[in-house]
This record gives sequence, C-alpha cells and structure tokens, in this order.
Amino acid sequence: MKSVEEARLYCFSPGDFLTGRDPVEMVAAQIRGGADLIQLREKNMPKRGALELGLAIRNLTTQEGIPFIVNDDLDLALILEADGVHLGQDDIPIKYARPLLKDKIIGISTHSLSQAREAIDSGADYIGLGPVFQTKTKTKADPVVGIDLILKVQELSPVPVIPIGGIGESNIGLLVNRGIKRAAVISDIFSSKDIEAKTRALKEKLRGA
Ligand code: 3NM
Repeated sequence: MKSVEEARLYCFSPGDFLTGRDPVEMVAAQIRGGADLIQLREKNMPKRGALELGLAIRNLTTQEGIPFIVNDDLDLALILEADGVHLGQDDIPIKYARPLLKDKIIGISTHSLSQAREAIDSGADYIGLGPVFQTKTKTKADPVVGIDLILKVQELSPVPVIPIGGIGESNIGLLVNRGIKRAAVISDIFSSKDIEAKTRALKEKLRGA
C-alpha cells in the first residue's frame, strides 16, 4: 500500500456532489486518474448508507493499494478496517483516538499555525491545512489561510501537510510554483463531467512541483 508520505493528490467520496451518479464509480474514476488516497466523507449520509459505501470503497482501495481514510467516525473506521481516520477540530481528540487506532493513520484538520503545531505535537500522521482559497464545499469554513502559511507549516512539520480548500485546476499552479506538491480537492473534481480526466490533470500539475 502507498504511504501517506507518498500521497500527492488526496481525494474523497462524493458526498453532496453525487447528483445521480454512482459513488463507487466516481471513486474508481479518481483512482484511475491518479488519486493517491481516498477519504470517505459523507457528512449528510445516514450511517448505514455510509457503512455500505465504505465497504465498497474499502474493497476498491485495497485492490488498488491506496490508503483509505474515514472522516470523523472512529467506529466506522474500525468496522471498515480503514487505514486510518481523519479528525476535525471538533471531533474526538487524538489522545482518545490513538489507543483505538494504534499504528493506523490519524490525520487532523487544522486552520492556523497554532492548530497545526498542536496536531503535530499530539502525534498526527498528517495534517490537513486550510482553507487555502475560498471554498463553498465546507459549511462554516474557517478564514482563508493562504499559501504562505502552508509553506511555513511545511517547514516545521515532520509529517505531510495537505493543503485543502478551493483548490482546482485553475489555481493549483499557484501552489506548485511555490514547490508545494500535495493537495486535497473536492468540488473541482466532482463538478467535472469527466472525473478521471480532471483528476489526471490535477495530478499532472502536482508532478511539476
Ligand atoms: N476542509 P473544495 S476546506 C473538507 O479548511 C474541507 O480544513 C477544509 O473542498 C479545511 O476542494 C474543505 O471543494 C472543503 O474546496 C474542500
């Protein structure tokens, strides 16, 4: 399996961007396009549905040898035998999650220098940092952090820093030009009619960093 360290393009299950399509195929298309990691992120799906979708994505990511991370839900992560969990600032603190997850991956969402420091000190295996640009995907998004903060946190972080928020084909070059080689992308991929091609285009650009 690929490691989080190797992951450049961090991708997701479709959530509210499903719009009548097949969620498993939407994930498969991202993997064909070069997604390095998939996070199950279904904020508005009943848990039973998330479990079923998670089982399908678990199978797919195992076959493809890429990490599978579950957003927010420790119990779902354990049931699905996910490779890890992603926790937000309002979720279970890492000190309670670590004994259950042991050596599995724990990622933390951070939105400032102090949150990033705290997440690193608490033993996060990677941190998400954002929103880099303005995003409509997250309800109650934090203030934009900007590219300079990404660079600053990258410098002090021993674990991968994954920029997120408002990143797409039209602005990912701004990150790549500053040497940033990782990104998490949701709406730019799912608003595309050709998810595979869009994912491939984003991955190609990241390769330029
Ligand atoms: N977390 P899009 S921004 C899930 O700031 C998420 O931590 C963010 O979606 C953070 O690529 C965000 O459509 C939404 O902007 C990312």
